[in-house]
Amino acid sequence: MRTTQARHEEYFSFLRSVSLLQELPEEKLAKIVDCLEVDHFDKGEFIIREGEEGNTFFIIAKGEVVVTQSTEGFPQPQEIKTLGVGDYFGEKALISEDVRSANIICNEDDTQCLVVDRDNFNQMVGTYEELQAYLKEYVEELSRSDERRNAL
Ligand code: WNU
Repeated sequence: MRTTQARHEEYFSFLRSVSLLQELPEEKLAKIVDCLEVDHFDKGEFIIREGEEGNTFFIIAKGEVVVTQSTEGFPQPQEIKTLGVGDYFGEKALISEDVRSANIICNEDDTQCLVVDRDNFNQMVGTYEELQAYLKEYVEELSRSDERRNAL
């Protein structure tokens, strides 16, 4: 059986490899690991639905997801990009205090996401100005690309 300690070390070193979190102090990263939940998804499952309320941030630990969005002039949500291991999503609803702005659909069986709730996300980001500034800018850039794409 895998011990709690081993699990902790595994996620700690994985999170250290996520570029967004590279600069976080050790104790902060350790705290995030303590508060993590791991969610499993199969291909075709919606992890996030456009328009719904959301209170969670996700980091992909295994597998792949597709990002789609409702777009003017198209009957179906359009595919924007795919994300893989080490990529993250769901920050926009938390930062902009808005509903989910795109669909995140699992693209591979047994995809695993590390899930951070709003409180822990705020603790992680809020006390770290550079991270906050970086994400804020990124989220504004996402809004601009949504407009260019004529997202609904
Ligand atoms: C995009 N437009 C919008 C992605 C992930 C992380 C970063 C891009 Cl820092 P949410 C839906 C999520 C949203 C984003 C993600 O989808 N997303 C996008 C776009 O062009 N959302 N509106 N590209 S992947 C991605 C940058 O995380 O957060 O909570 O839920 O609105």
